[in-house]
Amino acid sequence: IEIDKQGATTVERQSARLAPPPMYQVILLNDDYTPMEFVVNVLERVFAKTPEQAEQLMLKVHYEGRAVCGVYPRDIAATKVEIVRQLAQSRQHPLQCVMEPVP
Ligand code: NFA
Repeated sequence: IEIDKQGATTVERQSARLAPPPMYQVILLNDDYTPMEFVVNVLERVFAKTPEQAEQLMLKVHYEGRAVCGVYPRDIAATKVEIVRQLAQSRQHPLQCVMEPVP
């Protein structure tokens, strides 16, 4: 609803569909110290991977340096990054997690 300077009101229907939200990739980075089992656990708990998916994705990060763990709207991606950082910090692991806009 808009009200102009003369006090007239205009009511416009919202378009039927909203544009999809911008999406962000959440990416895990390899390091030499974080235990493989810890990374698998994070992938299961934070990214809802099965044990098999988590193992494969952990190995992809290990051998390729990084891998996309999931794609989410901004706030959800940011929350997952924060949770991974807190889990890693709480165990003193250097595991790095970042988010990047989907190209
Ligand atoms: N490279 C780590 C190791 O050999 C395992 C790891 C995998 C760490 C994925 C971070 C991310 N213990």
